[in-house]
Amino acid sequence: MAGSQDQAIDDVLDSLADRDVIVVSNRQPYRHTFDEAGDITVDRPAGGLTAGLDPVIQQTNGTWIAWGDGDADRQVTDDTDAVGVPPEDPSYTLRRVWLDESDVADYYYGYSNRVLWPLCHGLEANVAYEDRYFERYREVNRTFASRVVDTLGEDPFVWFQDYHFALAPQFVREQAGDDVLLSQFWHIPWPEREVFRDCPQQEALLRGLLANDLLGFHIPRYCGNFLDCVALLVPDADIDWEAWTVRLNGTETTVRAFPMGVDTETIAEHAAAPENGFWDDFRTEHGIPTDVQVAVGIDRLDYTKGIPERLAALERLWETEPNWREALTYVQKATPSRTEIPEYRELGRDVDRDIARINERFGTDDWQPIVEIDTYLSEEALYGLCRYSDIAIVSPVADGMNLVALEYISAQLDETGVLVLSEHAGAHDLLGDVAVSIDPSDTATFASRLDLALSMPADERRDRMAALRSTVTTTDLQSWMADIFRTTLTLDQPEDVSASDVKSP
Ligand code: GDG
Repeated sequence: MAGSQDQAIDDVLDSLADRDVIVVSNRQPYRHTFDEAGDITVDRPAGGLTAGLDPVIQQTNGTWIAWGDGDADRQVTDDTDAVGVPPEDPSYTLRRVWLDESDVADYYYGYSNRVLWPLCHGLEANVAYEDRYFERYREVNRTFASRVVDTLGEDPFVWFQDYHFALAPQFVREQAGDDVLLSQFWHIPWPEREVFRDCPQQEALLRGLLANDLLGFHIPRYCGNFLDCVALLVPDADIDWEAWTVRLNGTETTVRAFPMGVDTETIAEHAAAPENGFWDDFRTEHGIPTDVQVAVGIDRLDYTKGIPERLAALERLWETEPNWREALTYVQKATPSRTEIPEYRELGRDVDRDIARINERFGTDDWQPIVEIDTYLSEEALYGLCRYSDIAIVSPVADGMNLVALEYISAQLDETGVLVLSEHAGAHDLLGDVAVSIDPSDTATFASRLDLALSMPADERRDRMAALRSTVTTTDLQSWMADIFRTTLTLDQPEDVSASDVKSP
């Protein structure tokens, strides 16, 4: 952690010392499973929010409530479904919520990932709505809320993560009253009201979220969209458009943008770790000649990430600028995701087909245009790949933030790479002035920007990357958390204090 960020989180932890901190997320920070020998092993958080939050919660002695999805999870919990973690030296409590098969099918794959996910990304054609999805989503939110309520201690501070829990804050508020401080971070975009108004449960979702004291999004545009939806769909809500607050049923919700960061220091350590020869070995393993530039894309295999659009732009580049044939290899790290959902399986087939076609069309005996890696990479291998790739292509059609863009920059220790970034990623708000900006649906311009990125002189690459690195270092994961905690705690002060202390939108 950089010094000032270190201090920021330490100061916030001091303020949290007397509070009962409860984090609620769908995914758990530790998962117990049986290995082949029948022994219990533990999966630990790797990367992203869970890994970053874990050491912070360890210092609060709090509780983390999450779905126990490991096959050995029940073996290690007590009769309150709790287990101390980290296992070797427990410092906080993980309380597991058990979901049965139809909960997983209808709450998780159904309402969360076949309704809210596509809706919030503005991809209504992918919404597959069934009544039972929402019924189960509501019931699971009730279950999580009850688990929160029976965990509450003195001066509770509850932090909900993401779109899996739009209703839970209201259920907690109804049962626990005004003394509990509720905060939520919504990790995906909030859509424009013309999109959101088509959701059959629009009002229930908004009312659920408006039970929070603080509701955070990555960027101001999502906050504005949310407030527009409230104005249109919750007639009894009182909105202060200057302060970005909403008063409803006695609760005042402050809506704010907190652009999420990544743990830049840890990523830099991983990027520095690979042995000499790592990159030569990588090239040899994948048949990439040493004089060929490497472009990389790292994504969960999700239809929001713009992978087919990226492949189309690369194909256009090799077609119209033949000098890039045998001079550029694109490495697609695609992590399979949500394969129970038909649209995801279809995307996987489309991507495989496109890659095979492009390789067939342009490949030669000595050069394969696209290399696909679908195995999970260690953080060392992933950030080593980021460090040495000449350009990274991040091209979502919609994306709350996109951590890969920030991770690529954090791993660029030599400042020789170029980031090509979609204007539809939340990260574009922070980085779009310095990165090479693209619209993934404009294939011709996208291809010409790839040409520009690949041809960029070394000193311009360095200048741009240094500026990007300065941004991601000052807005890292620790400062993001500190900012959210500090803002939430300020809202718990008497009104005259909170009004002056909470940053304006
Ligand atoms: C949601 C929002 C928002 C991927 N493959 C490997 C691997 N990864 C890691 C990446 C990155 C993470 O997965 C993906 O994060 P993203 O931010 O790109 O995307 P979502 O999963 O859609 O996340 C998004 C985020 O929440 C946080 O608010 O930014 O907009 O959609 O960290 O590195 N990690 C390793 N091996 C892999 O093979 N180690």
